Amino acid sequence: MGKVTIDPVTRVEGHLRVSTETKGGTIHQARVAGEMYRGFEQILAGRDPLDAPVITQRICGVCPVSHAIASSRCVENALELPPPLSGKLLRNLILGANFLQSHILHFYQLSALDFLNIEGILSLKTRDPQLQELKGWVVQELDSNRILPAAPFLPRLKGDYPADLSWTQNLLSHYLQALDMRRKAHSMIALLGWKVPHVASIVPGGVTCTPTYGELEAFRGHLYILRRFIESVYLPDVMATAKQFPDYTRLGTGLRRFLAFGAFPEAEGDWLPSGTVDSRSFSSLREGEIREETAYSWYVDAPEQETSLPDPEKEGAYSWIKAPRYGGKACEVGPLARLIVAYHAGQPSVKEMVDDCMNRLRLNHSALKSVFGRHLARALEAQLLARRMEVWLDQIDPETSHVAEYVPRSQGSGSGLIEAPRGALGHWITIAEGRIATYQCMVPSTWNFSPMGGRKDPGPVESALLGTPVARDSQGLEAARVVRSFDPCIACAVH
Ligand code: NFE
Repeated sequence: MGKVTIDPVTRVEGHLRVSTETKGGTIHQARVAGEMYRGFEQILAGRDPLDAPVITQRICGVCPVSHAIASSRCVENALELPPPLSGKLLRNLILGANFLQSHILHFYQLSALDFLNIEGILSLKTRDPQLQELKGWVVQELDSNRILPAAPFLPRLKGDYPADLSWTQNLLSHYLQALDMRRKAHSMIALLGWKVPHVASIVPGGVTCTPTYGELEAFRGHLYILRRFIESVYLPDVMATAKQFPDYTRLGTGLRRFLAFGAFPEAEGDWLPSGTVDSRSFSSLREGEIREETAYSWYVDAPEQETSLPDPEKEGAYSWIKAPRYGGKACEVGPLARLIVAYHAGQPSVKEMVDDCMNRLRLNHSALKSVFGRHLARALEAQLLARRMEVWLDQIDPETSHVAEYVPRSQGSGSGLIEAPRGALGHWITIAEGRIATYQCMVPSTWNFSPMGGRKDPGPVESALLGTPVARDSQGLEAARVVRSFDPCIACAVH
């Protein structure tokens, strides 16, 4: 019996602790915990409903656009304020750009370093100018025999990094290129959202920006370069990394139960469908099945889950993250869930792309439910999305209004369900006497990083860690790879 704890898990937003117990060389118990409290839901009580999208965006600097849209949608539903189609399409473009930057960030800046033989690169004696440049920003000291990786390449956990240094060098050289691509995606958000990261143009009723033809063409120019990068660098890099680490196309499987709220509305409905997939069978989404449990979370148990009152002394609790459940069951959310739900709902472009990718990798579709399945799902979604954004862009008419007229009402209640880069996101509001009476957020990382629920059932990441083989002297790299495939954002998870 052994124990490995990673605390904090680095290269993630917020504070995450992962504790594992191993038996016979594999993980047989895992607990994940969010280690901070924030209280956004309390901050919102008593405010004007129009403040909600402004405040909830501050939950996170990585996915603020999703919070702005979820928040605007719940206010729209409460106040009966449906946005025009052009407002929805402009939101799709802003959210789409946010997805692209987030997925690229996740692979290159947050995850790829778990697979790169940085020490091997540093030990190479060569005059190759590209390698010299790489070394220049990877090393802490380059004087004598003591050459160490520098931040953000620290801490380095010991592990089975590949011997193929030319592959490592190639992937490492895309680290800086990826930063440049993210800058382009941020420029796209700023063109339509007016500022980044927290946008100013998304409001209940639609989008207040009125982009010119020139601004739309500037957006198109960035999008073209991003699409080329995704098709020719990002997706091939993820596929090549999956080939280098075949074990991780089998590890980290998890619950095999997937949930998506649907996203990117078009005239005929959501481009990415909502629904659940459990044992390969697809079901439509039933909002009434969504609940948050708090048996092992440091919150006061409340029957209607409308409050988030902290209880740091609560017996048995071990996390500041709550435990969302659908029909009483934990579900994985995120790009893989979206892909699997869309696949089983029969979305033709998703089906074609997934089938083609798995054929090229010579992998069975069951390999999708793995660490690399999640990385591949993100890259495939980015490719599909970049292509679809070109279609939405063609449909924007700069001459029309993109926002409904705001008519205040003193009471109402509503929900705003959408997809954020990391998965299903829901905001719920009740309004009384013109002010916010209650506000509730259920965030993707809350689903994935939930602790046990009321039936002592583990959360999705806790399940995915089970059965992961670990080296005798492991510092936790194997667990970190599984955990990071879910792209944790604990700032969001605890909100
Ligand atoms: Ni803070 Fe987020 C996304 C939301 S959290 S990054 O994507 O909502 O899972």
